[in-house]
Amino acid sequence: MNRTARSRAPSILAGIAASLAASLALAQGAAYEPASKYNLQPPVTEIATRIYDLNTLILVICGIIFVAVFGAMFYAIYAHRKSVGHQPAQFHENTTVEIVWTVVPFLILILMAWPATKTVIAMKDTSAPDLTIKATGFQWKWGYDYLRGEGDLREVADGISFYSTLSTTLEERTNARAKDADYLLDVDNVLVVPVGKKVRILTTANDVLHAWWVPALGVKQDAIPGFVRDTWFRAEKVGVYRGQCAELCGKEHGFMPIVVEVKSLEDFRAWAAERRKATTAGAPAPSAAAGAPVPQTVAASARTGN
Ligand SMILES: [Cu+2]
Repeated sequence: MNRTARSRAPSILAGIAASLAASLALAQGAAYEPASKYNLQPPVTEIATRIYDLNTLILVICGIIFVAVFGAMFYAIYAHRKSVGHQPAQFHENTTVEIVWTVVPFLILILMAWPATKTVIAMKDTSAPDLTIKATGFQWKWGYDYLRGEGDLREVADGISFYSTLSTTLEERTNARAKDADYLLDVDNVLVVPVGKKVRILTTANDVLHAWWVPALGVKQDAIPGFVRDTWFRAEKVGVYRGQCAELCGKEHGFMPIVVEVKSLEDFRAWAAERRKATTAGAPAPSAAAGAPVPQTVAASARTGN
């Protein structure tokens, strides 16, 4: 170690210690408290509940297999050890053993695949929605368009259109200020939906792959440029549910959260009436704002006249 390096080392150590102390102080001041650090978010839709129960069921099955296999193995290693004079058993080409160790895993897989397949089929059933909303992924924000789809609420929010952009401050991101409870999970315009109604979300993207993911609602769907995919949820509880883009989409992939506010039907109607007034008054909309990139699906349908 030369002289310069030796004299520099203590100041580097002091710097590390100071930044550790600072981040510790920030961590103590942070208010973020997840419902559980070790489990999925509390589900608020039937699908999310089914996913939650599936996760628990399959974890329990895996746990039982783990304990049984390792229990048998360690018991065999211990009880049949050479030092007590145990002779190895001979069961080469034992048809019964071979049938048992093929059939048992097969049955376990069927037991796991049955409820999983039923849930996946239910997740894909986007028929008969009460409200249809298009979610467009942009680098790096979401755009929402309430469409005149089908169902009772098709007229209520028709034409509402806005961008939803991260609202976490730069001070929080650079640790100049303590991070608040919804760090990187807060947006300027939240997606508002009614409770107890089937909401169909059409996903697409303007530039690269994104994915619309809200764990508490049991929804995760890729948003693909030039294609339209769909998913659905029926929230059973009024509240605010947060998610994130779940497809690596560039340098600000972690900075385009999703916030869904579930309101009572009356509150949703009131919000929609208010918002429609604002939209018709000339507020910028994702597909109408001057200079804004037009989603490819819209552009394509405009070109072909569909
Ligand atoms: Cu993204």
